[in-house]
Amino acid sequence: MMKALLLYPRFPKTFWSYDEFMKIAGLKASIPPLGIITVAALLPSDWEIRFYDRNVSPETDADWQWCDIVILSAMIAQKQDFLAQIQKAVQLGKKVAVGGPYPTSIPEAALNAGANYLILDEGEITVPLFLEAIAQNQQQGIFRASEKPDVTKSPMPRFDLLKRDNYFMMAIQFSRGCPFNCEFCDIINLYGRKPRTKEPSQTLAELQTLYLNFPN
Ligand code: B12
Repeated sequence: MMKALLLYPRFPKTFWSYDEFMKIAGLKASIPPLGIITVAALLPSDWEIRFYDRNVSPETDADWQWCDIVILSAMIAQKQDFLAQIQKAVQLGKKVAVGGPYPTSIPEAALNAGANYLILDEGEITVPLFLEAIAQNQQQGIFRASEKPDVTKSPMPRFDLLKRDNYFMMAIQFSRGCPFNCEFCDIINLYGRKPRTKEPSQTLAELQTLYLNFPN
């Protein structure tokens, strides 16, 4: 059993953070982070999980003291806060595991900052490899996937961990991968050229869960 503190780093102020609009509307962020709440669903059910989207509400010192491991997800835009959280974990003597588009694209940055476990590519394949390593008491590791997971087996994201009222909208993911070749986009590097779609039944279940959990 592990106590895991899941953190989603802060975004810098950019067009996409809509800072002024968020203030006027009394909101904190536009869309929830689906990657880390999908990873939360892939962790063993006997792990205790605390999750904070740092764009919405910061964790406390007590959360840092409580945890055995800090788990972070980030895209490149979150670089500054992501690296700062890794360094904080190192200073406090906590294990730190990272994944998501930023570490998958540039693993050296997380490694140099002191991350113990780099759980790269898509979590459906690499989280089980990480859990196996933890079970064998390995103190570090880099876990990669040579194949793309079948998203029809992907678990329902842990929508229950979100503070719904702070987001402008909810989101679901129906497909991964893209057949096109736009030069500004790294989807094909991260998720491949072959679109993979969830089942309509999965999508309906996700929508139904959002509807039942967040009726407003
Ligand atoms: C929704 C979205 C946004 C939302 C943010 C939502 C949020 N809070 O997360 C908004 C619209 C704000 C946004 C903005 C931007 N985004 Co954006 N976004 C996306 C998008 C379309 C979907 C992300 C998502 O929810 N995916 C669904 C989840 C389930 O998948 P996932 O996050 O990939 O998670 C899986 C794996 O990555 C992994 N994983 C993820 N985290 C972790 C953590 C651990 C510990 C582990 C083990 C595994 C793991 O496991 C998960 C399950 O397989 C992606 C593209 C895509 N199709 O994924 C781009 C994407 C993430 N964005 C990208 C970019 C570049 C941006 C912008 C910088 C664009 C810009 N030019 O301004 C801005 C930055 C925002 C800012 N304020 O500065 C890039 C990131 C590139 C990179 N290598 O970091 C992507 C990949 C798109 C692209 N075309 O290249 N974005």
